[in-house]
Amino acid sequence: MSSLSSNPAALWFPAYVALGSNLDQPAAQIERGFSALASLAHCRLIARSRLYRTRPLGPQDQPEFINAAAGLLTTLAPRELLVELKRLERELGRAQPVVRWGPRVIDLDLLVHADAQISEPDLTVPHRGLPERNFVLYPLRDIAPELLVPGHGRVSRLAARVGGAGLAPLADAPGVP
Ligand code: A4P
Ligand code: MG
Repeated sequence: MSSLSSNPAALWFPAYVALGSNLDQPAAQIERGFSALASLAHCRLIARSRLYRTRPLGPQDQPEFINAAAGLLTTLAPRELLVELKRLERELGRAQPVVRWGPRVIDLDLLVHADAQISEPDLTVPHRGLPERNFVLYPLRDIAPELLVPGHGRVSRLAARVGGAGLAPLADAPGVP
């Protein structure tokens, strides 16, 4: 792959990834997702959020989700990292095609990559759902409350704006501050 040639100086970028699952023991799938991210070449896993139980966005006749967020340092460019995330999804057993907003064993979405702002048919960065989705913002706030999401603002403010309805940290009682 071309990752090193496109970044010969090996500059390390901060990047954030959303993890989601609602099939086949979702909490275990998220743990597998973190392990897979930790073993990615040209990446270092430096932060992991709590796991959250979350109400499904989209069809309601599907199991609740477990969501989390990971913080990475990477020498990969956004598109290179996306390719790696898609490869990990396949390796972790995600079947294709997945119904839009339907159940899935694992979803790994690129949320933020340094100061990148990309709007292309197959890659939007920051992730298009980030500003509205509490199941993305609450885990992200665990690991990066002060992060300025390019074009949207600070994670803590975005999370406060959407509120915590329908989600709870896995080991805790319902109700998230
Ligand atoms: N794509 C573009 N930008 C990105 C990016 N930043 N990161 C493209 C990842 N992918 C990106 O995504 C479809 C295409 O989006 C990719 O091929 C990629 O080129 P996908 O993950 O393959 O398919 P999908 O997940 O079904 O996409 P869709 O329909 O956009 O669903 P979402 O938005 O990912 O939502 N409810 C809860 N509580 N928790 C969840 O995690 N997730 C979903 C899926 C629905 N409801 C949920 C949850
Ligand atoms: Mg996805």
